[in-house]
Amino acid sequence: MKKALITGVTGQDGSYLARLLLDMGYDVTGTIRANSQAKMTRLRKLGVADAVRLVDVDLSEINSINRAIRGTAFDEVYNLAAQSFVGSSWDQPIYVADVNGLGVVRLLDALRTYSPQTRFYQASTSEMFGRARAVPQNEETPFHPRSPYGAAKVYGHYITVNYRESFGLHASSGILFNHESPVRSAEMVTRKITLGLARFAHGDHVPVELGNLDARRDWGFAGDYVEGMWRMLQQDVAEDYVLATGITTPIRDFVGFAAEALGLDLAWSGTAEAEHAVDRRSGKVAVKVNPRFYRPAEVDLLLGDATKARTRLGWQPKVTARELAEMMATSDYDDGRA
Ligand code: NAP
Ligand code: G4F
Repeated sequence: MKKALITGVTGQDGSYLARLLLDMGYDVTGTIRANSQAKMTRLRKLGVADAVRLVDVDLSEINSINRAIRGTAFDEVYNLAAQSFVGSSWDQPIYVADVNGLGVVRLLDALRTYSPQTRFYQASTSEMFGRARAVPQNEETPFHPRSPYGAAKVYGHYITVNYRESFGLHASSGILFNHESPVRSAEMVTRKITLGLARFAHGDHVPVELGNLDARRDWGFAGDYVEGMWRMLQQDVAEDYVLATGITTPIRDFVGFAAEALGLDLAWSGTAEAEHAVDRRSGKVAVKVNPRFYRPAEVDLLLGDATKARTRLGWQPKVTARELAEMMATSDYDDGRA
């Protein structure tokens, strides 16, 4: 039975990956921050809360990392823990650098010291492309991060490559484009939209307030992406891979997909900060722009090229952005009825 450690197991990806590995017969340990017991919701929703062994680890605290790594000979370690909300990274840039950047080297150095045979996955991100120098983006595209989050992740990415090249660790970095699910954090735009519109569809006519509707993202389903992470660690030679769908969608269109799934009929009007959408059936404003959600520096367009993952890992995303919006909106609507 293979043993895996997932940092950030209480998060969206951690929960889906835990379920995937348990289904494959792995013994799964997950890290949780002390006092985070309330955050077991996602593991419970995916039906695996009781099957995962939990250890207290904070990536900003070296001793907790060393204790977790020293105690067990893990076959695979997936580093999914991070402060993952880009929007708040301008408010706490030092902490984000510590957790998302230095946290990675703390973990890698513990592996180098105590368990060099363990295979390692680092959760890198398309946010590293930032003001993208090429469209679409692949493993060769230069990075130009646009947020403290992205800058910290670039360090995490390169230190993973460096420990592979310096110490021969089997360390892979997955450059993952946005992936969502019904257990996506409510701060992220997709879930904010589906939660807000589901409430609206239930008759709570409070408009969903959004920032930049013109930004475009390459959105896939988290369940597909965690399978890609696993495939990376099954390769004989560790390398880095992009996971993406190859289709980019404006935020405005994702709103439309979710609204349609909920039987809302939106009419858009106005421009820039005055842009809004009225639901024709109720006559109420369902969506409006609030500049409070604009970012100091925006990533306007992400579009991934996952040719390498497709050809080398046999990985394929199965869910489109429209299907994703339907899945999330329906789940939120059904939860709201309960
Ligand atoms: P998520 O839902 O926000 O989960 C993040 C996890 O990290 C949570 O379990 C959180 O624990 C934990 N965490 C936060 N700060 C920590 C710290 N100081 N020490 C230990 N654990 C800490 O994020 P996700 O969407 O699953 O993403 C997983 C990883 O992939 C992240 O590294 C993210 O940056 C990266 N990524 C995500 C996407 C995406 O579209 N989802 C794309 C590319 C890369 P608490 O519950 O205690 O807060
Ligand atoms: O949903 P978002 O917050 O995701 P973002 O910034 O792309 O980051 C996510 O994906 C990254 C991969 O590229 C991950 F690394 C990261 O951890 C996270 O999972 O925002 C998407 C877009 C942005 O352009 C933002 O400005 O939506 C725009 N947006 C417009 N209105 C909004 C809102 N974003 C949020 N969160 N809230 C809004 O009201």
